[in-house]
Amino acid sequence: MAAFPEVPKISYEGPDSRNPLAFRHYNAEELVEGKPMKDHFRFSVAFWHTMRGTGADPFGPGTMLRPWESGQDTVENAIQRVRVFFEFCQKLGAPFFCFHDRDVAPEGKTLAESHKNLDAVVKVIKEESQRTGIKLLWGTANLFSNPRYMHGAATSCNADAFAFAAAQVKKALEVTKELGGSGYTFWGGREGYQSFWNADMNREMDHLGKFLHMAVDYAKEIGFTGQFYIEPKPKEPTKHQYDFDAAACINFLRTYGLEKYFKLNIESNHATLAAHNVEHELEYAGMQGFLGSVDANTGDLLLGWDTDQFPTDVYLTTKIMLVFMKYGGIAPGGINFDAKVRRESFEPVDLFYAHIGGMDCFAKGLKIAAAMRADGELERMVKERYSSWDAGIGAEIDAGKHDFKSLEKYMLQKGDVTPNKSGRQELFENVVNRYIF
Ligand code: XUL
Ligand code: CO
Repeated sequence: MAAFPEVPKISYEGPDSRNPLAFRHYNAEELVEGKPMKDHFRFSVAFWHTMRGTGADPFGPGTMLRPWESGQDTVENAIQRVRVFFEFCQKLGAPFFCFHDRDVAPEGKTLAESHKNLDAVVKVIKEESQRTGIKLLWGTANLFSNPRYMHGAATSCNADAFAFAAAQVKKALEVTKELGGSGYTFWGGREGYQSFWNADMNREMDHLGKFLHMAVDYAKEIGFTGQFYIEPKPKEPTKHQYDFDAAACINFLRTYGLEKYFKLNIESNHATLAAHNVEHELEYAGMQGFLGSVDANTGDLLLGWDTDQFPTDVYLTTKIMLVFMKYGGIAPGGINFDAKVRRESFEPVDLFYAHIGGMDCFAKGLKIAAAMRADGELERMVKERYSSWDAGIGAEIDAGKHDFKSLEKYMLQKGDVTPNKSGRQELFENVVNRYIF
């Protein structure tokens, strides 16, 4: 049975198209700066939102109409779902996908049964992946939904939870390798604490460091060579989450000697929850050598939680693409749509509208970013802003020719700082808008 009989293969029709089931900007093979668009983005569909999102919220149950769901949490239904998923990705033209172990296969009554269920479904994922050429961007394990992880997984006060999580990640690494995954992500869902009174933060973080080393060791043992990622998020569901933002994650990785093995998977809506924005987080990761992958979505200015909406803001996608291009691209990472349709958008076709919109918005952002780079005006303006560092005292400081004593002497002679550069923020914004509209 075809799950989306009314949806054709989505194709590129150009900016004037009025067809809602076509791309206006995303043209997979079109070259931008000599590279096909598809390689700039490496778009991925998230199994958890696309196939398992029910539309439930804290005030009411699911709303989604999904004719392929039998209503039973069986391996048989899980396999059916996998087939639907690949039909979706193929029609959309997405080259990658991501999943958690528990999204794709039902959790059994025992660990052994869960492993068995996962193996049965992974066999079909592998078949479908080979049939369609759609590849695994990264795999991950769900270490936050089951009640056993109420205090966290690696950072739990209950050592059994650590052990169970280790067993789960071991298996998830094996299946990620089996599927040829390019990476493996850790999002520390409940790795944090709620109350200062009952938490031993230092001990918890030591355990997290130990856990990630075990993952690195096991990957080496089985020959998994994909990239490891940590996904920062400051809060939700935990109040104080250890992987708060890019800076906290990088500090953690260096403290525990993990910096060689990990990069960051930056998520836009997580960045805003940390009171940053995604371009800040990406640039921070990029300049420190930790730019890994992106979970693309957006929040809502008027709602303070992780709403995981599809990105439709071209300023946002332009900034993301500028950072990617600055650091030589996002591979082996990609752009994973960690985004869900709204509760009211309950029809299967809405999944297509959502992804098409996100992909087109990134494609437009890429074209704008490429035009900015070709023109070079913004870059020249930034360079000019720092020009006091290119000659005279600035160049001497950069060349290591000064210390506090010599600088005091310089200032005693000069008297005071000469204000020489306006920030020109408004002009910068106007120049940016020249490329946008
Ligand atoms: C949760 C989130 C996760 C991770 C994978 O906010 O972003 O879906 O991306 O566990
Ligand atoms: Co995410």
